[in-house]
Amino acid sequence: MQQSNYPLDNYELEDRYRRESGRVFLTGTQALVRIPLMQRTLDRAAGLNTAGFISGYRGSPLASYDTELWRAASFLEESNVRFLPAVNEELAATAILGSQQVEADPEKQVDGVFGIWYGKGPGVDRAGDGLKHGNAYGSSPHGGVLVVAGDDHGCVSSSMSHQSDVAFLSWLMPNLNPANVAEYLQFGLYGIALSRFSGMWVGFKAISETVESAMSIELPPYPDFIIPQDFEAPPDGLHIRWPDFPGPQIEERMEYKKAATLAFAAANPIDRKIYDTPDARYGIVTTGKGHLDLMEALRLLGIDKNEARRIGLDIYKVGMVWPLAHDAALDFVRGKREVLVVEEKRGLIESQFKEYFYDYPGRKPDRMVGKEDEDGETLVPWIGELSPIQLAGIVARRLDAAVTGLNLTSRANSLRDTGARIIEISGASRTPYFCSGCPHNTSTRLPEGSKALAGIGCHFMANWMNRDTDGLIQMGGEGINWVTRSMFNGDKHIFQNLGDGTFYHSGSLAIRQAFAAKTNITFKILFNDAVAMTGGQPVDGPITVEKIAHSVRAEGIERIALVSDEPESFKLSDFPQGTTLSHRRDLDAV
Ligand SMILES: Cc1ncc(C[n+]2csc(CCOP(=O)(O)OP(=O)(O)O)c2C)c(N)n1
Ligand code: SF4
Repeated sequence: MQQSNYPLDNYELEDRYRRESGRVFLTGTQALVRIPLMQRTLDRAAGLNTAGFISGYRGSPLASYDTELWRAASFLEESNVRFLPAVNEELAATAILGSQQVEADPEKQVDGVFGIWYGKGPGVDRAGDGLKHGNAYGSSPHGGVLVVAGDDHGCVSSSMSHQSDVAFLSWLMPNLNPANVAEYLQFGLYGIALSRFSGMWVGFKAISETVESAMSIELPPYPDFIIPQDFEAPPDGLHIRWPDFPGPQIEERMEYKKAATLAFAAANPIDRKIYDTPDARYGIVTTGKGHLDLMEALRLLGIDKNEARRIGLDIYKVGMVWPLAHDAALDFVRGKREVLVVEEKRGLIESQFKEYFYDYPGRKPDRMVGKEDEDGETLVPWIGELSPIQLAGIVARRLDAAVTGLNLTSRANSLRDTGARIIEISGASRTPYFCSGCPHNTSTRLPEGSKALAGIGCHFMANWMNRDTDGLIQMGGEGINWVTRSMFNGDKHIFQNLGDGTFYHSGSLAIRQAFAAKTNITFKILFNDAVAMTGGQPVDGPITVEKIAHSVRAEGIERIALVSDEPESFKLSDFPQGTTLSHRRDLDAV
């Protein structure tokens, strides 16, 4: 056997958080844990006594961030990073806002607190008001906020596909889009530095394909960000303050904060040319995962750096999607015969370019295509996800039309012909079902002739089990569509399934609404003592069957029936008066 010239690295799993240099192996989720540890190291080196604060709510692709934070608890403690798994995403956003108020607190015990909010795409929407207020009020100079959005572009484990960029833009929140796990570390520290400088909260996209992937990374040296010298802040600064009552000063400050963001990006470029081809006549602009898809498409077409330079092709990878750093971006496109913009989902970069072309008319390429081609036909679709094979076809056609003698289209077609196929063997596919012993299996059964609405959680699978159960609604909306439907269907009765995790997150409000509207509905609160669908985490506060019963009674609910496999483990005296207790086998009778 041949002896390796390289000694084996004496690597322990905890080195992923312990090492300051050298190589580490990280998942995207672990990189999100490493960011606050690295930020604290940076601050310590700068003589700052900061702390970190993380809050949010689980949901794929960020389903296991909380679990990983709990695992890394000793590292977080050493770095003075506190973690509050919140009751829901909206309340988490306001908790993060509090972290930015610490710096101005006369009783503060630290110089500032950097905050990380996290949530699945629907959680971004749900937290919209909190995040918008937070961004408008701003960050503190030695704090800073990253808003980590778990975006499921392909709708692989969500009720709907999601692209948080559009929400970020509506709140004027800058938006970073890392393409791989290594970039998480770089972009994470960048985002906090940008937030401190500009007073903005900074969006950070964590899409399924990157946050759920893993990578061996050579740790880069800690960054040294440049403070822009050409930006002048207003006399009262850009950061959070009080009083800050409603008025135009908040919008005026947003203008300055946007200018500060662009100044920071100009001084610390996060967008870059990939090949730096001199006098390139063809340009492709990419970001995030779309960039990786494009690079793979080029590989499939046999285009490497040398070939790209030979045919006059260059690529511009955008790190900050909004606001687009205009000088560098316009320098890239100027003089090109054509520029193709490749963005997965909706095209925010392309529309910013097109706005800039009106403001800077001398810096246009001859043509820019992206979501549509020059004839208004769909080119890079916004529906679904992009794939390298699909992009290979698009790039081949565009390059063949722009550069003579390439004949890439036939190569792209042959790729399509030999592309991976899904093998379908009859009987080999299986519809998901409850685990054996799952309490939902019996709890979601219905008396003959009854109907139920499904809710969010594992018990949603009742939809596929011929149980007269259907529907899907956003987390916390359970039963409220029936409030209205029943107004127009003769006040028919329905059962509504509601998991205990969802009850604690927001579902208790749905019960309040249904009661207030006097709706003919029975909520089945399915207590399995876990937020099962996201990994079996505990619910984020004290919750017991007794507490749920008392809380719904306090809302005014008269009829409370407790059904359990182990009725002997409950005492009716611990429940509101009139509660009945039955064995689960008698569910129908109840
Ligand atoms: C606003 C929002 N946040 C997070 C999620 C992710 N999510 C889907 S199901 C679920 C957990 C449901 O737990 P529970 O209600 O206890 O039902 P179980 O899975 O235990 O049956 C979560 C957090 C979501 N869909 N929407
Ligand atoms: S994970 Fe838990 S709640 Fe989900 S199906 Fe399995 S046993 Fe049931």
